[in-house]
Amino acid sequence: MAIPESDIDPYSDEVLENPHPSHALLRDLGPVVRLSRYGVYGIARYAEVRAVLEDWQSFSSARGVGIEDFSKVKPWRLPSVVLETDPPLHDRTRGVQSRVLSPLALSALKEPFARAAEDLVTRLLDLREFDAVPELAEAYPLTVFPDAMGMPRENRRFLLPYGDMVFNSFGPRNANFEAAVRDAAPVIEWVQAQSRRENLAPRGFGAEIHAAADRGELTEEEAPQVVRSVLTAGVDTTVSAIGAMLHCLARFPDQYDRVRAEPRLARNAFEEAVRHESPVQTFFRTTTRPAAIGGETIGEGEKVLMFLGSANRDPRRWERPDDYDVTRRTAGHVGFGAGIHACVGMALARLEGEAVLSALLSRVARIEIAGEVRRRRNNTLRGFASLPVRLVPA
Ligand code: OVV
Repeated sequence: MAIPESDIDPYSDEVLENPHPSHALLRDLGPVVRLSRYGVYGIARYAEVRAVLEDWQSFSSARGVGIEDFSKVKPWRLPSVVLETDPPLHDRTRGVQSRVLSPLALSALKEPFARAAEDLVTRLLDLREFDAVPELAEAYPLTVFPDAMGMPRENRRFLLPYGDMVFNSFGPRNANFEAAVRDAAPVIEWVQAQSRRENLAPRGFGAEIHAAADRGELTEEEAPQVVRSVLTAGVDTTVSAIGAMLHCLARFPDQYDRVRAEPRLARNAFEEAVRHESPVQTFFRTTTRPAAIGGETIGEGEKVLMFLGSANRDPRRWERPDDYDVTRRTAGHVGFGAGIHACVGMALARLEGEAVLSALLSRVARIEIAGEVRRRRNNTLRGFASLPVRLVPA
């Protein structure tokens, strides 16, 4: 049986706007599909996405997790010493992040995060009607995350265009990428400077990562790169996830009522939004040797595009996959990835999502869409440019 081919362009405006019909077509073509436009393989079914994520020996990250093969094309920025690596280097750098961002390490943040969310909701209730992208989905992470990192107040918003650049760069060099990297120099310089020890507060994730260098766990050159990795992945992603959760709760008001009746569901309501939306839609791997996928074998040095968003809505794995169901058993979704590269910041993301929703539950009876919802165009992240909402007070 030959591997089927498709000319679907996952990076076209049309597919980025609404990827679901294309995902269904790709899933139904077979467990692995040749994407003729880009000369890469696509994996859109849950079982095979999961299998690829869990086999880092055959499916490497060290040649980049975007469409470009670092062994053929010079990376546009210094590769991440965490994301774009394999063991053993990966395990050492990841180990430092993993300790700093562990659920236990984050328990001290629960109260300040809750207070910040309550303060924000109080202000938003005064506005009543507002754009939830800048005012909530961006405003919340842009406060609590840089505070937890130990960053100064100035220019925190630069984290957004930086994330936009990096997540665009995993796709082809199209108009989305070109627009994001235009005028990039000051933002890249700023992120580099913010990663250095002297620019980080004596307490916070940044200082804790640098302290790992004192213990010999990281070199002096690696420490700022491990900080940069957290700065890159830590804001744009949670902005999209919180936006997705608000969009789901507004579109499925019965589900909002359900969480209000049982606030302990807030955590799962955020998790289900991550499954339903899959803010990080795609990542690539590169084969290190001939590798079997779904009964087919592909050669060495091939780029494999994993459609995480498609896996998270694969009817072979999920019942009523397009429904947002706050009581769903979400375990096993790949919205945070899986395997050795699974999102190292997921406990932090969950803390933020839960804090925002919990603050809304007690004060807001209903979240309504109050205008035209506009999607944002990014080669990897699925999110909103604008999400006008109205809060109905409890
Ligand atoms: C998961 C992720 C996304 C973007 C950048 C990085 C990680 C990084 O390590 O730089």
